[in-house]
Amino acid sequence: MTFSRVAIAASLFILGLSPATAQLATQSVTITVWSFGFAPRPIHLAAGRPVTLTFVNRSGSSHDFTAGAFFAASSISAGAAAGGEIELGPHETKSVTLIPRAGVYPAHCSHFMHKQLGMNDEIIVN
Ligand SMILES: [Cu+2]
Repeated sequence: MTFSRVAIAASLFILGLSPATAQLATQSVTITVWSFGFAPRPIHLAAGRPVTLTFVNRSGSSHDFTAGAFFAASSISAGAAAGGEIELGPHETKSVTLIPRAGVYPAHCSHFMHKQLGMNDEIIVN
């Protein structure tokens, strides 16, 4: 073991992390958006594990993914969810990287009547 590897291992030990935990890759979850729905439904995420959520709007209309409680409880490290929502123009794709906190959170599209037409979802973090 080289000095740097020993130093890294020592640092991880000090931080209370095992090397296996520190090397947990960021998960990737794609959320497909269309008129009028989301998939997957529900969305399952691992609590405390970094995840990049990629929202793909397959439709020629604007939509959003509104989940105020979910985004407020998460630690966002890349991208943004201003006002607790991801705005998507026609055929737009956006990503946000965050660490989710355990819980069950509702999500929906806030455009007029879209929720009633089927654009609602649930995020289950455990
Ligand atoms: Cu919509």
